[in-house]
Amino acid sequence: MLERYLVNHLRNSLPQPSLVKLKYISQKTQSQSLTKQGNRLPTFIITGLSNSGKTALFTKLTTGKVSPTVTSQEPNVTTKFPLPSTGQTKTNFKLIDFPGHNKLHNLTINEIKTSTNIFGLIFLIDSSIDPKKISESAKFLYEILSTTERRPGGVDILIGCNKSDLFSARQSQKIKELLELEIDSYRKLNAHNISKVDNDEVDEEFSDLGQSINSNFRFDLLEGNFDVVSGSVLKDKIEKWECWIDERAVNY
Ligand SMILES: Nc1nc2c(ncn2[C@@H]2O[C@H](COP(=O)(O)OP(=O)(O)OP(=O)(O)O)[C@@H](O)[C@H]2O)c(=O)[nH]1
Ligand SMILES: [Mg+2]
Repeated sequence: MLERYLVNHLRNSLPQPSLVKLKYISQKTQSQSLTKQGNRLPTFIITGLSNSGKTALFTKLTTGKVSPTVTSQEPNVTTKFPLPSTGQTKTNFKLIDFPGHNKLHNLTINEIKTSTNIFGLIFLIDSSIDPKKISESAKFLYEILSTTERRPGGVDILIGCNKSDLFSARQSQKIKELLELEIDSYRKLNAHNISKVDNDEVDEEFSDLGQSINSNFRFDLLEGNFDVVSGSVLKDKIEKWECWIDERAVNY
């Protein structure tokens, strides 16, 4: 009610071009309310950069079909999520597909902070993208890990290297190595910035993501389980991702 009142009030008092912004504020408010009360349901999160195929995967998992998508401006959420192995809908599970636009990354981070029962996070990457752009994915992943690794036991993460059907797609192992290198450079930059604020040398003992800053970052040493697996939503090659979901859901 209050939101509608504010939107109407602002609409009347602002010049027309501001309406675009208003739509954004309204969507933002809706998305924030997704996490406001905290989410206790067993939850699977799908996130990653724009165009990595998240909504395509969400649609495939929820309807069994691959349908045309448009770029998302707000999360897609369902609590009627058929588990891949049984095909049975368990209404006590939640599946969320987050928009990948840079300005909306905070929605993923807020969800991680406020959900108490995350069963797994699928971080999709378009494996055909330019290696330079892997840096952008690594930056977002670093932000996510900085939140998940604060939780006891971390959060289980699957890097889904999507679009493996494309001839320019890179092997999952190569993508893993590139991500490790990039995350390591973000960790070092972070340590350097902190030492600059403190007017100090980078501390020998300084650790970030639970790993010493003086050794190279490794996914294998994270608190949560970590997997990197190739697949293709378009070609219906997602069975390994489905198994990953099932493994985590089966005993619930
Ligand atoms: N070749 C190929 N294209 C795919 C695959 N999966 C998705 N796509 C295409 O990639 C494009 C982007 O897919 P979306 O699911 O909308 O991407 P998204 O990650 O949700 O993007 P945002 O909503 O902007 O964050 C669409 O044109 C899909 O058809 C795949 O496995 N192979
Ligand atoms: Mg989308």
